[in-house]
Amino acid sequence: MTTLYFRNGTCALAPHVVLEWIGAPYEAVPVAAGSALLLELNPAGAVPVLKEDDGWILTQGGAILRYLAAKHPEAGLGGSGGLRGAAELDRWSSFLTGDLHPSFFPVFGPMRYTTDPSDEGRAKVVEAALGLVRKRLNLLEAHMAGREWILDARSVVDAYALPMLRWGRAKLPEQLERWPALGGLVERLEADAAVRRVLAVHAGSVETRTA
Ligand SMILES: N[C@@H](CCC(=O)N[C@@H](CS)C(=O)NCC(=O)O)C(=O)O
Repeated sequence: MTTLYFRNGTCALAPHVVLEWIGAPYEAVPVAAGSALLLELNPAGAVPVLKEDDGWILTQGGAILRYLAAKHPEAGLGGSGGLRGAAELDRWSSFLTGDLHPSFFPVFGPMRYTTDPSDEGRAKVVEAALGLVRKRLNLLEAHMAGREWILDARSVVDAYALPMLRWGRAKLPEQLERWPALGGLVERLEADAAVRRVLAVHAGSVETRTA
């Protein structure tokens, strides 16, 4: 069976939602940050990690999402296909994995981005990072004008945007008020029964720190 290793509050929410949308059997296993298990699965120490029952391991959220979409074409989560359809999926997956997601890294771990150990120094890093988050949300907001989903129909990239929009809502003082299309997207996703099931599993997950 496919196994997804996840941590509450992380981008692993996205493949977990996609597995629920697909509806094929899978297992979701909470894994603690820094644990021996996580480092064995992924030497980068990051989630998400996907493992197939023959032992094959796939890391990198964007790759996992596109693998799942291609493995389950019947779920219709891989965009409209064809040369340009595939490129659009690639474009927005790349934007999320390479632009929007990294803009949050200093928000969650400012100490990694400054040698200044003071609270003030770290607060400045967070402030600068939130400025970049806003710029990248502006780009996605502009794209979403008049659209229900990021591509022409619901797809893996909507699931991918979900954790990042939730981070933005939680970390920005103005929440998502300045980005009504993105606020609408996150509301649509959070109203989905599969998303609610996954959020409940994440909220109740217990991780055992093994190292
Ligand atoms: N490029 C990786 C980044 C994954 C990543 O940064 N995951 C975060 C959670 S959202 C994590 O586990 N970070 C742990 C760490 O950096 O120590 C991906 O897209 O999968």
